Amino acid sequence: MQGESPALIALGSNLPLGKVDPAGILRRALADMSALGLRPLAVSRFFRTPCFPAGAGPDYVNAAAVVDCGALAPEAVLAALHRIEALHGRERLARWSGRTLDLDLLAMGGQVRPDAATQAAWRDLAVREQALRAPDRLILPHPRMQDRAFVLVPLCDVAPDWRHPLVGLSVAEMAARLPPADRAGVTPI
Ligand code: A4P
Ligand code: MG
Repeated sequence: MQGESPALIALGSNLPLGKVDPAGILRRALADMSALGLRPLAVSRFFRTPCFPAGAGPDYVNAAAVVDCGALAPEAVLAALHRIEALHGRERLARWSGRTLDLDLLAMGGQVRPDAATQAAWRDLAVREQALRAPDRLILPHPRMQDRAFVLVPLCDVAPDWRHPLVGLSVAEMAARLPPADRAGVTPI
């Protein structure tokens, strides 16, 4: 079954593009989504967040959105997000390097891609491996969403009750399990 549940999308930026600052880039990306048929239904506050890994670059601006994607399958939604990243100067230089725009497809309802075992393998990847390996196909839910305060705190604004289909916890419950210092670092702009 496809296209019946809104997408949860994470937005991030820690580099300007010309005269447009990271918050401005996120606002433009949300407008671009509407133009491509991905209609934001709810958008979180914008947050300033310390760069992960610590010291690897400037602070980020992060946000999250609930987006109506009509009948699009998750693969088509990710392709549209990649097109919008490219419009805003996204370059992939190194894993976790600074970026003008990152749009991650966190989830679409309870859909799992490509299957539960593969999602779990990416979710359980050791941190050292995470820095070296990136998936070459869609993994859903996004394999790092449960670990990241810069994802879960904004998501609490718009989808606190969404439940991870494999972890079994809601967004609010996953956020509550993070180290308090991680949550405290995510501050509304
Ligand atoms: N890919 C597979 N599944 C997905 C999905 N559900 N959503 C593929 C998005 N992409 C998905 O992604 C790497 C590969 O995963 C691509 O081929 C994509 O098709 P990427 O966008 O090229 O690289 P990335 O964004 O560095 O990877 P990822 O896994 O999204 O990284 P993280 O772990 O989310 O970290 N610090 C702060 N404060 N705020 C941030 O937003 N973001 C990152 C990225 C690092 N540090 C940060 C932030
Ligand atoms: Mg990404």
